[in-house]
Amino acid sequence: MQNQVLKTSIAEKILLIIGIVLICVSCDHEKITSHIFETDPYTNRLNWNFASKPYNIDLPKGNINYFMSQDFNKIDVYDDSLLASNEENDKVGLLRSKLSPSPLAIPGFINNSWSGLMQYLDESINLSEVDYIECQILENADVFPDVPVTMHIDIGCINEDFYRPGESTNADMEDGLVIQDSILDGEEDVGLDRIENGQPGDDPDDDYSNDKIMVNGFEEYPEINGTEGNNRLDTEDLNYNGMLDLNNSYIHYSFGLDSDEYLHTINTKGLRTYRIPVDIYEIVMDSNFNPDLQNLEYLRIWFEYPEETYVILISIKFVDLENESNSREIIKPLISDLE
Ligand SMILES: [Ca+2]
Ligand SMILES: [Ca+2]
Ligand SMILES: [Ca+2]
Ligand SMILES: [Ca+2]
Repeated sequence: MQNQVLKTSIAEKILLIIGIVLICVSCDHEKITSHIFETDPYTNRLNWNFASKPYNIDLPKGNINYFMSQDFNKIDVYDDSLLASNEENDKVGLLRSKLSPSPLAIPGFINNSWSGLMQYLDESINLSEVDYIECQILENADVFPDVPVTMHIDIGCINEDFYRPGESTNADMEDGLVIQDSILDGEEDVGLDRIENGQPGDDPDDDYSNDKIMVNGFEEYPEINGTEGNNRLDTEDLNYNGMLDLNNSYIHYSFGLDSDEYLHTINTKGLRTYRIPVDIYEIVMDSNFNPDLQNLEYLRIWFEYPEETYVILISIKFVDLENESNSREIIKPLISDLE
């Protein structure tokens, strides 16, 4: 009987020790995750907004969920021969987008949807200083179905009306619900719908959360693009001029992500580098104002696709060959050696 008690107490102690070890390991993991997330303000996701509708297209609008993915290492992206053994497991923060088709798209027919991202460039692009646009995409076909995606790049004057387009000629914005002072006041963080969660008319899709889910072994952040509760003062007025700019006057590039046109290199990990000659653009405009090629202020990247897929943007760079200091890297991977 005493032996039995002794055995039980030893077993309990062992279980307790295992428990403590497990808690320590999981705490350590939490610490790693949150530590990596502290770098989030430097990532590129925060510079982007949902795209406004490209001018003169007739495609149904799909959905885009974009986030900085933290679960790729250098070895998943770059050729082994370019990596020292001590950097293979360095984290690479990537701008990864999940593209979902419009509910109006008809499965089984070729009926593409569109969705995308845009931003106002604090420093505009002068096309005379660009020789080509270099774009790197990590093809993830081992994990996700290979879907024919066309990528479009628009640069110039771009309509800012991305949230509930056409409903108002004023910018949708959170500022002004308390005081219009460009500061996030107590109750202003309710989303671009200006209606608090739970109140009648609240946009059910505007809630922010950085909760992570795992899909096929990869992390996703389905609510990270929400504007309600994200602790930021959101607005459609991307250039902060106090107006909802509605003009379209921009240059447009497009290319197939599975096409060889403009494909410069492809490495052993599926990293595809495209070089798009700068002068192949088309001009898109809804008035008589030509785009000012020396002063292109907005950048919109949008995709055309027939079914759910993912795009991993590694980099977009406007390259000036004569003067490298003029080159502009809008998207670039974030390297961290945090283990
Ligand atoms: Ca709007
Ligand atoms: Ca809301
Ligand atoms: Ca907000
Ligand atoms: Ca504006």
